[in-house]
Amino acid sequence: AATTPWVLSIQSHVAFGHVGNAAAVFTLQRQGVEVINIHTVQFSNHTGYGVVKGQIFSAEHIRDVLQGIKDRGALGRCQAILSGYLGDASIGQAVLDAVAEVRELNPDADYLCDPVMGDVGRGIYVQPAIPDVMREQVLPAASIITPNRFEFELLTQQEVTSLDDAIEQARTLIARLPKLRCVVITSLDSADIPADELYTVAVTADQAWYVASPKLPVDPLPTGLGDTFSAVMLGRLVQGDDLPEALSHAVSTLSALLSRTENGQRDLPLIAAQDMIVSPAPRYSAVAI
Ligand code: PXL
Repeated sequence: AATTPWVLSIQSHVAFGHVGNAAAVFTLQRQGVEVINIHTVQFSNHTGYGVVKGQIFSAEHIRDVLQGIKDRGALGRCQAILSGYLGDASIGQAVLDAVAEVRELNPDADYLCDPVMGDVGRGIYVQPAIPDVMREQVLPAASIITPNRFEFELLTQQEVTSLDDAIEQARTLIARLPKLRCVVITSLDSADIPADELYTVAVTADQAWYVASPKLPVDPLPTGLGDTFSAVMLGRLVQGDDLPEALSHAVSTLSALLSRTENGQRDLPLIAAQDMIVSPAPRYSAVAI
């Protein structure tokens, strides 16, 4: 593309490792995207390590930084907003204010909400109020959401029993929420999916695709897979990929990063394997359902 796309990314920051903005900012920049990044927390490391130093920022702090960006005249350049780990439930409203401010200047701006709440192995790892905030306040503003299977079930308050069931439940959400165009469910592993594969599924009102990738023997999984996935996906979308292209690219990047992760490593090798952000190999293609 001739012009550099701009994205506003609001998520956690860690000093060590690669989750939240410490995954998304580099991932987007490596794709040639300019990122305005606001941090919801500054922690020493991700919470999966058990011991964490640092602080959750207040909603006020986030609004203050946002105001400064607005004063620079930079907010209207953003063609998309990306959010992830919120830290505190009150930050949900600050993110919504940011989305509204950007859309006031650029009504077509997309909002990709990664409803970061937990995963199968660890359960819910955010404050107990966050699932309700995501479901009731944040989701209605989102154009695209990228929950993992565990988070999708928290949002719909229903179990996912099959690929067809996931698609049907995603379409129910899309029908109910006027801004929501696309639901991407990662790490789908229902009984009808081959046991050695994971499916990542993208669903719109009238189309659906899946990308199958191999389950890799990395145990435990590093943290930050979802944060990196949503950043790659949004980076491709703002550069003009269509949905199945962006989906295929993002799954391929994550699989390549994971295949370069040593057993016991708890963060992704985002810098060492940065070429996989731009040119992932092998490529797993999107199949229309
Ligand atoms: O990857 C999700 C995530 C984001 N940010 C922080 C985290 C986690 C998961 O543990 O701790 C700070």
